[in-house]
Amino acid sequence: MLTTRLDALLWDVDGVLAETERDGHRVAFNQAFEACGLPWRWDDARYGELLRISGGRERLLADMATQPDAPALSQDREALARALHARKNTFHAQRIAAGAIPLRDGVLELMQECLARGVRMGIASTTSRANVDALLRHHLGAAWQGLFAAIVCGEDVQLKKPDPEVYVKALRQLGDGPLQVVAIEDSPGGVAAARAAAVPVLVTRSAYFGDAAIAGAIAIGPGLHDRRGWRPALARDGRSPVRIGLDDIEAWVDRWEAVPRFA
Ligand code: XBP
Repeated sequence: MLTTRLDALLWDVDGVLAETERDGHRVAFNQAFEACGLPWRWDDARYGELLRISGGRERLLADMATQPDAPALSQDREALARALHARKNTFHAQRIAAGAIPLRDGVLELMQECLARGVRMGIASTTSRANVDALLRHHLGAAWQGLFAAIVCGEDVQLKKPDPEVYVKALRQLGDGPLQVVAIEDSPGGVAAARAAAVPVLVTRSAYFGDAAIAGAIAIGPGLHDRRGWRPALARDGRSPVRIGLDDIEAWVDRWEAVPRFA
């Protein structure tokens, strides 16, 4: 019998709601380089490496440190990174508005289940607010913010993931009192951030973190649309025969809390 009842679900955005890194940000960064007359291009492998750095502007600065033709002075690099980042976000939003970035399968269904069951939802992302807005406005409508009890984005934090600040702030927005909250993440940094804020975390593997070593999740699997390939394996009697539902997540929390841990 299930003992856990979820009060809230906190969604990471990039990689969890949609494959925004592969289909959005990387492509848009390259469009920004081209638009600014720069010869730099990030292929999949390079972007995968750069994703270890949270934050698009921070990622640009890290890459510039390896580019012989980047500006020599740090203030010039900062200015160029700011300009490129703004253009990247514009291109990214255009791609979303053109329908180039679908939600991942199973996301909408789990959101609908949360709404139907009164499980509150939050956004815990260190991507820019404009990117979150562009994605959710396109898929959920202009009133999307009304569906979420907590929304914390990159501009709201001093330190990006893996720092826990984004989760600490999201929990604060959810309100006082002991709440049973679960986060959904796709990256080692995201999992570290949630765990450091004492939020149990479920991992849906994404394109760039498909093989990444990720420890400390209550469960890890291919995506919300698929009941196969999860660790721990799913019970056969889950209410939904095809996708991951709230009862599955609650069962994983039950199981996680029943296992003694020393780390
Ligand atoms: C994702 C990020 C972001 C995005 C790009 O963070 O690290 O930098 O890659 O967005 P999270 P910005 O996992 O917290 O969603 O260019 O706005 O930084």
